[in-house]
Amino acid sequence: MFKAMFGGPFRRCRRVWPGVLFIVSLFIVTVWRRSYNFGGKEIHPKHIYRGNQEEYIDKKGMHVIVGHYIGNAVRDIPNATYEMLNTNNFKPEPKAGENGMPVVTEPRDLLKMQQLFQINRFNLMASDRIPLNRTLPDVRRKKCKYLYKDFRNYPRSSIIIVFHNEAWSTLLRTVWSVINRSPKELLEEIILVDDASEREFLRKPLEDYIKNLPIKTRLIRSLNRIGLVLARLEGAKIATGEVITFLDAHCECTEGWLEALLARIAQDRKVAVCPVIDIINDDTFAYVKSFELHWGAFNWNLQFRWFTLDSKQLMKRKIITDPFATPTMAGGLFAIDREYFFEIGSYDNNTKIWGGENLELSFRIWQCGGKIEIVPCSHVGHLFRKSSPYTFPGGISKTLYSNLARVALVWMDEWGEFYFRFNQQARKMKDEQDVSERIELRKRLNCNNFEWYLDNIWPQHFFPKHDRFFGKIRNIEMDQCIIKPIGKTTSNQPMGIARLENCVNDTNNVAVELFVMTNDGFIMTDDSICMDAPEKEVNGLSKVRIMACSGYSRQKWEYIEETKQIIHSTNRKCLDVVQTEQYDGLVIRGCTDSKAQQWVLESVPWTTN
Ligand code: LR7
Ligand code: MN
Repeated sequence: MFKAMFGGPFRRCRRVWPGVLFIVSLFIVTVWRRSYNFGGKEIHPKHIYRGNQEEYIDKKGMHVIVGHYIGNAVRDIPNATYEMLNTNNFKPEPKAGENGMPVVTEPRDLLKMQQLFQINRFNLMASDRIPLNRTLPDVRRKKCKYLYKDFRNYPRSSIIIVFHNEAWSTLLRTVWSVINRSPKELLEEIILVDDASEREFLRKPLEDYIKNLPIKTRLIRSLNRIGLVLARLEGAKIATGEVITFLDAHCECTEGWLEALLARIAQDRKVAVCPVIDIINDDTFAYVKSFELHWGAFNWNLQFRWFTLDSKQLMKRKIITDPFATPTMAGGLFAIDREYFFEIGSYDNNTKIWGGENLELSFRIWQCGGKIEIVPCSHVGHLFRKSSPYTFPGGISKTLYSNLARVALVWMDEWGEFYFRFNQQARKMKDEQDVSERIELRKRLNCNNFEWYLDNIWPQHFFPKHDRFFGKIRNIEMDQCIIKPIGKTTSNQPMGIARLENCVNDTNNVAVELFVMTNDGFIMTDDSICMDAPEKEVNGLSKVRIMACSGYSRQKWEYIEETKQIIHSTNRKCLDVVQTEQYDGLVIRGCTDSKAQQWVLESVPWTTN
């Protein structure tokens, strides 16, 4: 009805009557908010347009690798009218985005593009120009093409896609990429789970559209916003495939993606498998192959992080196309045996809206006898956004931190205490959680503890442990502590240079000056950052840097209790301080008895026992 009223002619008026449009749309929005009814049930009018959310900013966004990051979610989509949100502008141009190529926006469209960008936090205008069945490059290694040919004995899979207010073009491009690039024999069905979307075009038009798809596609809806975990559970409950495969609603699968995943489950039903996640650019929709040898873990704040296989891990891999283990999964894209999924406790159904479920499932699978692996021959593109487009009923940080608090309480033992000690927001949410059912599950499944997980599944981790130093490293001469450089850099303090700053007494604050020293001599801190010294001097100085841990001996140190020196293991030089106009930072130098070369390792408690 609204669509008919606001067709072409009205749109043309806009340039002349922007004010009129604004007033009219305000009126409509108000009326619609009060009276919109669907199937006799009112749809949560409180959360349309408004949403009572706080802003959540990642304090430690030092290096945002491809990973999820919620930027500031806006309260409103600026200037978005009912019409803007509910019109489906999908208008494909046959060649746009072909073979994963970027789509270029004309300068004259820039303003409109920016407006539309706010709705989904990606370039909707570009997406709407790309056909639903666009081609993609085959990014796999050559060898992959010859593996997985004999897929007849593989289990069949249901594909479950949950969505909230997804754009038509991205949602259906996900669906078509599944249809076009999976063997029909392996596709049981596609299940779309609508988590209370408000868009007009996701109602009847979507229902009509999926009736004509060549693969059986079901659509179920929740009238209340239940969040992605409960939505996935609804999908899993009705799925009939032996395997269930989850995808976000803005993915594009490439040739061979499904066979490679299912092959591994056919060998071992207790492995949850993830594809390599490639990048669909949020601006141009270019399909960008990502580095294949990434695996997932998390930092002290329980944020998911990608890391690369180190030399040791690489040595272990004889066959480059073989799946490899990952301590955690990103969360959105994985396949798992359906019965096994329920056997190990599906999901924590008290997880709200977004976040935390990826770690929860990862810890549970590993600790309770399963495995998580990444399959290098399976590539799926995911549209990465810089911020989240939708409302978080209940508030962003409350939602996220209560989800994470649950994970810490159930699975992480002393490391849960560590998390709460250094993360006040999570600590605030802790006491409200009733996790008794999940603890019960952990007992029933006879799961390993978190120490076992760290030791065996993620031996390179940078968390404290009872057998390693954890705390501040204080210089005796300066009475200052080594810090992990974040934020501001100047020319004499470039990013990455290890430096001193006044030690903070309040450890509740951010843990920028807390380090772990492992028994192998690595001095590391959050996010897998290590103290590193060069093999050779440059301009008379050997500058010590704080950079990604590599496992190489140039990052090894020894602490001498008696002399209080920290000695670089290959150079045998001492950690020292330079604070001059030209350079403000740490170096290694020939050892002397100078106080500047003396350090105190000050332990900081991180657990109660
Ligand atoms: O309330 C909601 N209801 C939903 O149905 C909120 C979200 N959703 C849907 C949404 O429409 C989308 O299809 O859930 C899916 C995931 O939401 P996104 O796309 O906003 O999440 P993301 O890609 O930013 O976040 C990653 O982390 C999430 C933590 O809860 C989920 O595990 C996502 O699935 C996950 N995405 C991936 O793993 C893709 C690779 C990203 C990386 C690293
Ligand atoms: Mn996503």
